[in-house]
Amino acid sequence: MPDFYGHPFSSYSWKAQIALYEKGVDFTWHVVEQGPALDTLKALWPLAKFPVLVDETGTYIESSIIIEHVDRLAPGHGRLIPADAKAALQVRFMDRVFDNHVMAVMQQVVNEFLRPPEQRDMTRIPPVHAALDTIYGWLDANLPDADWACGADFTLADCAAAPSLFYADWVHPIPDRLPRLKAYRARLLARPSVARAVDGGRPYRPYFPLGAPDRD
Ligand SMILES: N[C@@H](CCC(=O)N[C@@H](CS)C(=O)NCC(=O)O)C(=O)O
Repeated sequence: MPDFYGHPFSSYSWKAQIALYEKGVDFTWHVVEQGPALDTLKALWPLAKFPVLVDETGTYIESSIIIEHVDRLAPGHGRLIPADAKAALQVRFMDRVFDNHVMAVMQQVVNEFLRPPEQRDMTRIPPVHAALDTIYGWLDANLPDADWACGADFTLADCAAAPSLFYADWVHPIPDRLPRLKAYRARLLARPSVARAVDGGRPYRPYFPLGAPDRD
């Protein structure tokens, strides 16, 4: 059984957890807070970023790499990365879109609010909201006429989309004028693997630095 280092309220942990749940791969949780799990994580990956997955074949760092590995562990459960090379490129592209242009952008606002109030620079917030508006608009225009980010199958791209759109909508709500993107977020949250990850994080919501909204 793989060892999973992560945190139940962490967006990138959710991304990997969703893949593990989708593939039916059981794992042993090591919740990274203080103490032995953090010490082990630092020994595995000095940057101490999570998730990290360890099994008898090796140590896997970076959520997308973990998902590529997990996808091969249980090929019978539907593929998170398509076998077709061109389709796989589109899935990896959308995974990058959600990580780099939604998750990382949303995180800038969270990071600002993690500072003590007197050290916050609120002039940094409007450009981040503008960047989210741009990617929200692009997603609304470019998501396919299908349930998931790259078509009928739930993939790596959806594993990335779920936590990034979950938290981005808390930081800067998706406007009503983008119904396709709003509906996609709602479908993601209704997916059992995503709901399971979201539920695991509920006890930690009071820690959300902007204040968690009373929804989702
Ligand atoms: N690119 C990494 C990002 C990992 C990451 O930033 N994880 C956050 C939690 S969501 C973290 O480790 N935060 C703790 C820290 O930065 O010390 C991935 O995809 O796994």
